[in-house]
Amino acid sequence: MVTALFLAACSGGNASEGSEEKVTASTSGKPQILRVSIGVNDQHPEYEGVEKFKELVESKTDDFEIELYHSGQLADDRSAIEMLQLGSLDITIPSTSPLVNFVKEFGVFDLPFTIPNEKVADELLDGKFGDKMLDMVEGQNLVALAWWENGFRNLTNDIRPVAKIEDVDGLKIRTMENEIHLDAWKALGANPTPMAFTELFTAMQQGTVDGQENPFPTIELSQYAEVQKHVSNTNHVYTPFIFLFSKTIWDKLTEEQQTILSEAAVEAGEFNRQRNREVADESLEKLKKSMSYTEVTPEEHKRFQKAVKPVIDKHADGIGAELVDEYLNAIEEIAGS
Ligand code: TF8
Repeated sequence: MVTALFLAACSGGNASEGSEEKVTASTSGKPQILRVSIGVNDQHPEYEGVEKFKELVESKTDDFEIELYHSGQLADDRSAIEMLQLGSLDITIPSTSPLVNFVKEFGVFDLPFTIPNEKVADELLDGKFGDKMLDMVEGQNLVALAWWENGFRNLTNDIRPVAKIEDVDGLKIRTMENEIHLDAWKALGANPTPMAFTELFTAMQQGTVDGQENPFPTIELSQYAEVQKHVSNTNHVYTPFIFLFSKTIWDKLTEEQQTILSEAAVEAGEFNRQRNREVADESLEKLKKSMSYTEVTPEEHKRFQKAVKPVIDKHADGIGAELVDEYLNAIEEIAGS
């Protein structure tokens, strides 16, 4: 495959029969397969996004065939990132939170209650700050092409309705594999435990954990209502999805191929964001029917925010104090404009 690619790169573009309008650098006549792995299932707006990515790329070139794998069939977020580093997987679109185990600076996005709404998230990620963060993966043998959306996270549990901090007390909460999330839940009085997403459903079913937190689409479309009774709009943190490509594979592509892929990643990301928001509203309505829904009041949100503030202070140095300032200032500037 490496040889074919190398030859392809040298051929300078050779339109294959019947597709003159498409860009192609392939001389073998066979498209290069690019495997995309995501952790959520094929009902999720992230899957709609990868379907869009596939459609966009394959309509522009015959060089690639995009293969989609969902539900962590190939790997969970963390192992998928490792496979990209080794060049044994081409693309994955994980939450930024497990990426912190590779690039600590991504911890900015895990600081609770810092991004106030989707408008701010978009401007932050699509602006200078977001571009700077995309560049940070390079030393890890990764290329980051675009921001997609996982979204605002909300708490579910099987024990009691959560309307205030005191209700969180002692709950065994699964978090992503990320120290900041662990500390935030500890600060709220919970008993958190980190776990890969792929193990979560069984853990809730078996009662190893009482609850978890994820955006409404994931809660609803992963059928958590089967194993969880209560959901609250804690909205405690916004998780971006980041579109990652294996740098080993990327560096063997022509510039033209790279452009097609990166433009498709951005365009499919816009589609994913839009769909994610529509689905989040629909999912919440459905969850209100299948679970008990508790609204956290704005005053109580302020109490939550105050309780986790020490976690931000504790982790600022580890992430990089200057970067944290830059992140918080950028948010303030956008939110105030
Ligand atoms: C989590 C995340 C996941 C995503 C996905 C598996 O709770 O929110 O849903 O990162 O890629 O682990």
